[in-house]
Amino acid sequence: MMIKNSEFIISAVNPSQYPTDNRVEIAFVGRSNAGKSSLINTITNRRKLAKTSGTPGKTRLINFFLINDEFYFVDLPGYGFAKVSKKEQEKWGGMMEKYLINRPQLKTIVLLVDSRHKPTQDDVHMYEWIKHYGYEAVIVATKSDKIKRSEFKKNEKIIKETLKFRGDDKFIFFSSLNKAGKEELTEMLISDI
Ligand SMILES: Nc1nc2c(ncn2[C@@H]2O[C@H](COP(=O)(O)OP(=O)(O)O)[C@@H](O)[C@H]2O)c(=O)[nH]1
Ligand SMILES: [Mg+2]
Repeated sequence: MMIKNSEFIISAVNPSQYPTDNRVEIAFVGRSNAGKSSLINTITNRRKLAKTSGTPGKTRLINFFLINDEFYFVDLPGYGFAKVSKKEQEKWGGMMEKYLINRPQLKTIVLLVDSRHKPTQDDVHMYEWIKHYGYEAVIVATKSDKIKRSEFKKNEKIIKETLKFRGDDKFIFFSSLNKAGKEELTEMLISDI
């Protein structure tokens, strides 16, 4: 299966702005700078659908993209940017909670972590949250072009152990730079919509 077309629909602050057509949603979340915008652009074959930015922490809204006129990709605001104030963090939490708490059409949450590093406490909490709300997760270890072949196994083990990865979720390495994992991830996400 392929992503044939993708269209930006809305940047939502409040639930009243979320799409109301009940199409299936696949959401993406991760630390600022984890490579979320790049990943969304890569798998949709678009250069600037999701903005990639040198200033992490800028995307603070929930962005909905309609894919193949059939389902939504939901770009959730990133977390873990050091310069963000306590008040901003609370705003982020409130926005996430409102979305996650009651979204039956949300089928999968894709959690991006940097393949080079041990997941942060924020990553661990995010994964716990995803499971707490009962969603399926796909863990994507990004920027895999930055690690050596010999490191893949070891890094996968560290990521899974740190997150307390559950065997019924999925894990994949991905690179927006060399497109590694692109077909497999696309298949994972949209094969049984
Ligand atoms: N080497 C490498 N760099 C990447 C990759 N994906 C993203 N980046 C870089 O990482 C930075 C953050 O990417 P971005 O997609 O904006 O991350 P976001 O904040 O999670 O949306 C940018 O400088 C990207 O060019 C990748 O697969 N490989
Ligand atoms: Mg981004």
